Order: sequence, then C-alpha cells, then structure tokens
Amino acid sequence: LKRVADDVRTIPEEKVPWFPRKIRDLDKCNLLITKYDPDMDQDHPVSVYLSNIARGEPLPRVEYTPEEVATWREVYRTLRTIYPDLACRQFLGGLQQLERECGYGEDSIPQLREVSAFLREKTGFQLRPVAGLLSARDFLASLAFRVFQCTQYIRHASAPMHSPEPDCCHELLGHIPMLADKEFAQFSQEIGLASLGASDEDIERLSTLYWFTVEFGLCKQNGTVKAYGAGLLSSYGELIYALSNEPEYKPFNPEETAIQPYQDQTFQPVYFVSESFEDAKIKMRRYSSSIQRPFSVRYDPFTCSLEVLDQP
Ligand code: NLE
Ligand code: FE2
Repeated sequence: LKRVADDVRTIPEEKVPWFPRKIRDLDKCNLLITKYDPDMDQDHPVSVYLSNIARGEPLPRVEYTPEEVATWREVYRTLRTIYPDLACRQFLGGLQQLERECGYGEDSIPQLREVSAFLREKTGFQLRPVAGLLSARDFLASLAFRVFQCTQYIRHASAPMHSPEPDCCHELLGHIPMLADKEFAQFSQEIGLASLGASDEDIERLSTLYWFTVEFGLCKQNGTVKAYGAGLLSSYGELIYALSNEPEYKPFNPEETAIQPYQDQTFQPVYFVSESFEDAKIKMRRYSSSIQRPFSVRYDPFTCSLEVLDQP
C-alpha cells in the first residue's frame, strides 16, 4: 500500500514532456514548423524582430512599406463591410474598442507594442512576436500564461483575401478582437493549461480542437450562426464561404471534433457550430478534465507562474 502511495505522489518526470512553469520559460517555447527559414532570407523582417520575454525587451516596431500598408488597407476595408453581418457580437465589440482606443483602421498596420498594452488592460493577454508557425505544443503552452505568439509580417499582395499561413492581418484582425473578450480569453487560457505536459496524442487532439474553435469556430447568436474563429475573420473569401450554407456543419462536441482530420492549405470542408460561447466553454472544460495527467496545474496570476500539484 505504501509503495502505491509513493508512486502516485511523485510525478514520473521522464514520462512527462517538459513544459514551462514561469512566463520567462516561454523563451524556450519557440520551435518553428513553418517552411520559412529566417536564416535563408535576410531581407525578411522577422529575422530582426524577435524579442525575448526573459530579458524584458520591448516589442519591436516594424516599418511597413507603402505596398504592405496597401495590402492591409484592402484586407481591412473589404472585411470591415461584412463583419456586421457575419461576425459574432464579442468580435464586433472588441473591434470597436480597438478602433476607438488603439488606432485600428485601414490607414496603418497596428504595432504589436500598442496592441499588447491594450489587451493587457482588457484581459491580461500579452503578445510576443514569432517568426512563423510554431509547434502546437509551444503555441498552446504560451496560452496557459495568457501570452499570444504573433507573426508580424504581412501576406503577399497578390492574395489579400486568403492566406494559408498566419500573418499580421490574421493575428490583428482575426485574433486580437476576440482576445479582448474576457470569456474568450479564459477559454483560450484553459486550452493552454490543458496542454501542459500532455502526451503527443493529447496535444494533437487539443490542437485540432483549437483549430475548429479558436481558428474556424462558428456559434449561434440570437438564432443565427456567426463566426468567431480567427482564420475566418481574417479571410474575406473563407468568411463568406463558411456562412454560405455550402460547407458541411456539425455541432461542436469535443470528443468528435478532436478527431476530425483537417488541412491548412485551403477552405475547410466542415465547420463546427457551438450553441453559444458558454456552451463551448463548458464542453471544452469537461473534455480537458478528462485528459489523464499524473499532476494538475493551477495558474497563479500574481506571479504569472504555475503551481504544479501532484494528484492526492
Ligand atoms: N486563412 C486565414 C487568413 O487568410 O487570414 C489564415 C489562417 C491561419 C491559420
Ligand atoms: Fe491563428
């Protein structure tokens, strides 16, 4: 009996993948899986724009070219006209605040530094720049600390209406307005907390859930279906398509959604619809607590660090 008790009280370290315990540990969560290699392309802005939380470096400012600002303008203008009909209430509220308080508009690309300061006041989320698509494990881990890793470069001018990879239009228009909502911020952090130290299989399922909610989620509001997923809210082409009745729709149900195959090269063939935000949060919470880990975590907002508790 004693041996059993000892066994369950110690985390078997070698079986649990490493995970960050303090916000500064996120400097080690930088595994890129993007095709883009900063060392190969010295002209690309991101090679100089990375910063480091541990050293407390301020978020780097980017000098965008007139062509880049023109791309932003086109993306902003076209999306702005369809948001009132197609975006969820929380998104519209966040975007209005950003326009009023954070200089959002079609004339200039907002800088991460200002946007991060804005978000910190709204929900405690902060931004950090990243050079491309991160590994799911590293990306999700940062959410546990209310840190959102953001690209700063912009999509190619030839394809403003859809980009297969994240860029600043996607982050600034798709994600940021949602992250200004308290309930959604909580939802995002909880996915992050569930991912810490999880097995590769569980990371795969959580990132699929993230994909079909935070990136491509739809939800019902006052009897109509609206978009809340950032991948939709930053793509004029896919936002219209996703709400056109053409694709397949399934009710959001974590057990089923977590194993739905997906691709990131073109529009999704299927979208998951939540009854409401509240409903998505409750279901996701139930799912997360069913994930088996030999410990539990609690986030301490005062120290921005985790308390790791052995299961009693
Ligand atoms: N398809 C999105 C866009 O065009 O903004 C980007 C998705 C990134 C996951
Ligand atoms: Fe995204």
